[in-house]
Amino acid sequence: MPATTPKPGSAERPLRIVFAAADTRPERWLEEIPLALAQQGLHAQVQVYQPGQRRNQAWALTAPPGYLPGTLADDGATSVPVAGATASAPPSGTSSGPGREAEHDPGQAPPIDSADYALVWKPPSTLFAEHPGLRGVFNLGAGVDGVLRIQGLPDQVPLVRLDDAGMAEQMADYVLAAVLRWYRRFDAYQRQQHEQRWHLLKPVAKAEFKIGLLGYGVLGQRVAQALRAMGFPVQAWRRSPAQPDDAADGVHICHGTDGLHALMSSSRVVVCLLPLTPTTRGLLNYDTLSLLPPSSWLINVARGAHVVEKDLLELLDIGHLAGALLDVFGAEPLPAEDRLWRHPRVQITPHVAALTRRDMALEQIAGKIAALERGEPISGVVDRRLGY
Ligand code: NDP
Ligand code: OXD
Repeated sequence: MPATTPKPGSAERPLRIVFAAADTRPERWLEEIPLALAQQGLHAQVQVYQPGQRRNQAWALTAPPGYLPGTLADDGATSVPVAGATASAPPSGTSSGPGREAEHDPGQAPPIDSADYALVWKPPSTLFAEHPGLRGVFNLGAGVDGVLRIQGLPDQVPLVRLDDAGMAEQMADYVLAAVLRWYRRFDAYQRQQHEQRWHLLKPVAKAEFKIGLLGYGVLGQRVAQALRAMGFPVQAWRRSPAQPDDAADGVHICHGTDGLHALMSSSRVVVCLLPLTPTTRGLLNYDTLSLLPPSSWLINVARGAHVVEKDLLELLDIGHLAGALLDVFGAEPLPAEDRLWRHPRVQITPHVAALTRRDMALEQIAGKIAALERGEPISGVVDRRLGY
């Protein structure tokens, strides 16, 4: 009788997940990835990617369906309580046991040598060649420019970005805080305080303080909602033209070069929330930024390369722009010698506008892996042609 191939995600054939995220401590991810998949009824093993490592030696950590978050023991084994009972990781000797290499019976199919799925943030370029069996790559952020720069991701493997996963609310808070600070002139009053100057600045009606969003996707829409709720008029620029049901949001939608020019010339604050693609790189340059009305502000929370830094500095120096809040830079960390650090009208944050929340990201990714395993479509698959 022909041997049946165990289903991926079963105890006999756990899903294999490789984790390759730059600047991220992997311990909690390693612990929680199998647990998140267990909530979806899937067995899984994980490893942290190291270039050139023998793949079958490094698979570790499984959490059978039903397990709840626990702790990593020193030897890498899970010790995780199940609701109402005490349970430990599967007994050693099973192929899905923690910290063990799957045992291979020469009479059976060859050992599965590649990961099924990768969770990545700016992964090393060797990852894709060393894991040729990937069936999906999950980016641990919304922007995929970092992973698309890497050569070798096969065209047929879906690249999936995070859809919000807790970032939209953070982004809305960040932008709203800056807009309110400028609208209520706290920046100017702070300067006056340094000069011990008591001087009232004429308030502006909110109706005259229009906010322009470049990008009206997952994050842009949530930011718009927060600004609208505070009474600010909002306009947004995106790639696709306005649709009839857009009107319900109360946000004026525009697109194309004319739309961009119209938005720039009528926004007191412009917020960049675009993906970095060949089309959007360098979009905020002398020509476009000088369309802004005198004494307006820029917020860049997308990618540093959207802005031509020397053009921004020039427009700040001549006072055309009243200020800029920058969270993202061409080089991160921003080099010490960069003039932006010392410019009196620039405020800098270290790429923190919206951080990836591990719990929400993993819940989303595990749900999508389960859907892919069932052969169902998922949201958030990147269109490689468009670059986002
Ligand atoms: P989405 O993909 O959901 O939205 C992108 C938006 O940009 C869409 O409205 C899209 O138009 C528009 N767009 C894309 N290309 C163009 C173009 N050529 N011209 C005009 N509009 C265009 O992305 P998110 O909202 O989830 O994220 C946006 C970016 O924010 C990420 O790519 C990332 O770089 C950055 N980010 C920064 C963080 C931080 O902490 N600083 C955290 C998270 C994300 P359309 O709607 O027509 O498709
Ligand atoms: C992202 C980011 O793209 O954090 O998610 O920048």
